Formats: sequence, C-alpha cells, structure tokens
Amino acid sequence: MQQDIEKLKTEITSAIAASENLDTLEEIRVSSLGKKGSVSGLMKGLGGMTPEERKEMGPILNALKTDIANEIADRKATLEEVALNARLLEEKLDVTLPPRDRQQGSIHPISQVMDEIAEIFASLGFDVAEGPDLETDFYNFTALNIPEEHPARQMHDTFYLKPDANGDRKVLRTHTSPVQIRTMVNKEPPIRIIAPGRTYRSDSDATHTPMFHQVEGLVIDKDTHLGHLKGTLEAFLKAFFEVDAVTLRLRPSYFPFTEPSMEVDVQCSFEGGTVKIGDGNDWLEVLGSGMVHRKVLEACDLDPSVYQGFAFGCGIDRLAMLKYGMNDLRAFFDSDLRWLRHYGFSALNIPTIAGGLS
Ligand code: 2NM
Repeated sequence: MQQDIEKLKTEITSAIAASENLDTLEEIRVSSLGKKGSVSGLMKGLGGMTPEERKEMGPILNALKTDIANEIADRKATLEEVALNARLLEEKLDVTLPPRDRQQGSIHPISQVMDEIAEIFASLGFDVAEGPDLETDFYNFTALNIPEEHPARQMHDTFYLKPDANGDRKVLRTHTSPVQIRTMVNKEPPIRIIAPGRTYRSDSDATHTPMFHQVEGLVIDKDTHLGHLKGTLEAFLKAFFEVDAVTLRLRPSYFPFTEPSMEVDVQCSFEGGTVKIGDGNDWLEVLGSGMVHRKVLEACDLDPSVYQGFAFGCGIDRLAMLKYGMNDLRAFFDSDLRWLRHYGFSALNIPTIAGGLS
C-alpha cells in the first residue's frame, strides 16, 4: 500500500513538473485532488479501514494530499509568472515613437486642470513640488502622524510592493502628502508649494479608481494662521471656477496630520442637472484642510514653537468633473478616442490667469 502511494506521488509530481500551461495543470489537479481524483479516492478508502490501519494511513494520506496541493500551487505561480512575462513582452509599447500622420492628439482634461491649478497657485506665489509615486512607510504614513494600527495602513486600502531583502516594503503613495514631508525635511521655511500628482488606493467603483489625482498645498512660515488658509482657498476656488465670488463653509473634521482640521464646502446650486458654483442653497464638499500638526513639524525637524502653517488637499479628478460637466469618473481612464476628442483640450490652449483659464 505505501509503495503504491509513493508510486502515485512520483507520477503526479512528475506530471506537475512537466505541465506547460495552466490548463494541463488544472487537469492534473482535478484528476488527483478533485472529487473523483486518485488521491481523493485513497482518502475515501480510510472509511473502510480498521482504527489501527486508519491511524497509520491517515497521516500518510493527508501528507500526500498537502504535498501535492503545495506542488500544484508552486507550479501554478511559476506558470502564471511565465505567462505574465510573455504577455508583457508581447504588449510592449514604445511611447517615444512619433505620432502617425494626421493623428491629432489633445490635452486630457486632467492635465488641463492640473495646468490651471498650477497657474492659479503660481499667481499666489506657490511653487510646484513633485516626488516619487513609490514611497517609503516613513514619508507616506509615519511622518504624517498616521500610527501603525491606522486603517489606512491596511492591505485592502493601500498597495504594497513585495518586501526587499531587508524586509522593507514600499507603498504606492496614497496621497501626495509625502511630497510636503520631503519639502519640509529638505527646505528652510518659508515654504509655499502645491504637490499635484498621481495617487493610489485599493478602491474601485463608480466614484473611485485605483489610481487617481490629487493636489495638496502647504504653507509654512513663522506667523501663518487660519485666516491665510481661508483666504488662499477662497482665491483658488474663485479663480478655478471662474466666478466673481465664492462663499466657503469650514466644517470641523479630523485628519491625523492637521490640528485643527476642517472640511471646506463651497456654496452652490443644482439646476437642470448641472452645478453652479458661487451661490445657491446647497453646499458642495471640495477640499480637506487644516493647520499642520506639531508632530508632523517635529517629524520634519521643524520647531513648532517657531514655525506653523496650513495644508490642504483635494481630488483633481472630481474638480475636473465639476468644472467640465462630466458625470462618469471612469471615462477619464478608458482611452476612448471619441471621449478624448470631445472633452480634450487643444495643446495651444495653455491656461493663463490673464487669458482666462479655460
Ligand atoms: C489633506 C487635508 C488636510 C495635508 C497635510 C500635509 C502635511 F504634510 F503638511 F502634513 N500634507 N497634506 C493635508 C491636510 C491634506 O487632504 C485632504
């Protein structure tokens, strides 16, 4: 009996090793571990044994089953990697090639809105700061006063890379705040920056895409206060929505990296299915903001008894939808040429404050 088991194991193992694609491997799994498979058949035999036989054969058969399951899983991982590498090779695209004749491209609305935002903040004296999409735990979480057990750090919210040899794992930044941390660590105040860019969270439905765009802002100086925050956001929203006046409502909120924290709503009206920003009877939440938490300043080696400042953040994709009247977020990333032609901007239409943004 035990010899038969060894023989069966050798047979299945060599079949697994010889399998060259996932279909063949699946056939092996079904014919061994499946309901009517050879290993399952042996397991069923346990029922008809004497207690002594069962005591001896039970562990042997269980080990057989586990070993084979493990080997199948290992082979599956290898085959999947081979398939992925082949696909990556085949689908390689050289984005540096020149365009085909008579193909007229356009500026994506998200790029347009990023340019508009940079232009408005430049007029208020802000620089544009950038940083890597792949961040360390320190810049993305720890320095921002986000503790180890915070839900944002969980696997289902954050994309983590495989750990390196030292066990350090990088994250795809979940916000652009690490750019502000890098700026505070590397530059002496006064600091006045915005950080626009791609951000990533493990979330996908009608109003969330796993990659999205954010812009955050940071001002640090010796006498910066909440009034400056409100004035800056008012100036920004007025310019962005191209209206003469906006009314803001600051609602108390919570972020680990600011204290106090507030959510910013802008007064608006919803008429005939479109939003009008500026006045009306409704409120639209557009930004999160607050005074930078002293623990964040300390993590950046800034003395909170000397320096203080404000920060804010908002989603660019949603701002673009509001301003240009799009209703489906996912269309931004579908690469549908008809959509791009309809909503895209001319490459010559560079936004300027003097020329009108859009
Ligand atoms: C937000 C809302 C409020 C923020 C804070 C910082 C930093 F690095 F200074 F602490 N960066 N960004 C911030 C504050 C971001 O986004 C909704």
